[in-house]
Amino acid sequence: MNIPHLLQQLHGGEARGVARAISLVEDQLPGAEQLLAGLDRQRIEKVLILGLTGPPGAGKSTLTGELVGVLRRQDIRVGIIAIDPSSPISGGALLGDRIRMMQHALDPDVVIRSMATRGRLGGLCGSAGAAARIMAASGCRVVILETVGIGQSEMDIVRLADLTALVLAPGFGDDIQAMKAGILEVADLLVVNKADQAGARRLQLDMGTVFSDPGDREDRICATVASEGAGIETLMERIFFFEQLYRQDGRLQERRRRSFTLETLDWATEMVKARLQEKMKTPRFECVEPRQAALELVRGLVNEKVNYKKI
Ligand SMILES: Nc1nc2c(ncn2[C@@H]2O[C@H](COP(=O)(O)OP(=O)(O)O)[C@@H](O)[C@H]2O)c(=O)[nH]1
Ligand SMILES: [Mg+2]
Repeated sequence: MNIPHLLQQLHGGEARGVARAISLVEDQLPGAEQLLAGLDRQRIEKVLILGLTGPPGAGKSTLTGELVGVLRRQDIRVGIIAIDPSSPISGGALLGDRIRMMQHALDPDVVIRSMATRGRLGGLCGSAGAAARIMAASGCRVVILETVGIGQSEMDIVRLADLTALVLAPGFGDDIQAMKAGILEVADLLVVNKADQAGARRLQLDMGTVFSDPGDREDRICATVASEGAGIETLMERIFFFEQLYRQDGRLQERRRRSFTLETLDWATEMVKARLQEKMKTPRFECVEPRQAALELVRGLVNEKVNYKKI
């Protein structure tokens, strides 16, 4: 693989270059380190990584399509990373999203990538973070990271974002009550989507109780009808408003440091796991209990001088 050429392609904004670069890193192929080290740091500094999360069916994909529309009308290049919980074989959730993104499919300034959570080789966190930076280096000013649900792995993914919007809709009552307490830990903005449906107003009032500050209640809750494109421009304005605020008060830099730690740990875990699996192919243990064997294995690994570039 000719890495300088690949870097040139992706920095020039070529979709094929971006796709190949992400695959190289995701599959942990030789040259991945060189590629990542060669990315345009200034563009990475400028990008906004926007997390979109919420229960399935709330309207995240529809909203993503609409946000992309708003950004493209401002001539802003945008990347989308859709974290797909379905198996790579069934591909169920992907199909619907692909169809919804059709309106942007031919736009060279919309870069789309799906990542499966199941059946993958490397860690998700590290790969998603790297993909976001590759997109940024290709000229994307905004990268949208769409995840489903609020389980632990989604939380980790959301922590890669500079700013996160939680998408809710009427009719998800129990889900919402269950996660209400944790909302502020993850969400900078609350989107009450499907504002055309009964119960939206009540949901919005209910969400208001999450914030003690009336100003926050005003600024951090947005009502949208994604399927009709209503409220999207206001939402995008709020997103940029908070981006500016977080850049100025240092929160954005703090979050980048946090995601650096998360991603590093993810890569390191993957590397060690791969090495352990390699060693387990010819296990020779002097003990009878797996826990003891594990200790022996880990001790052996620590004493080893491995060329980790190879794994
Ligand atoms: N009535 C109404 N339906 C919507 C709205 N936004 C999305 N939908 C519909 O809700 C369904 C789920 O949307 P989708 O974007 O796939 O949700 P996701 O699973 O969160 O990505 C689709 O049938 C959309 O057309 C909205 O604002 N109002
Ligand atoms: Mg979706």
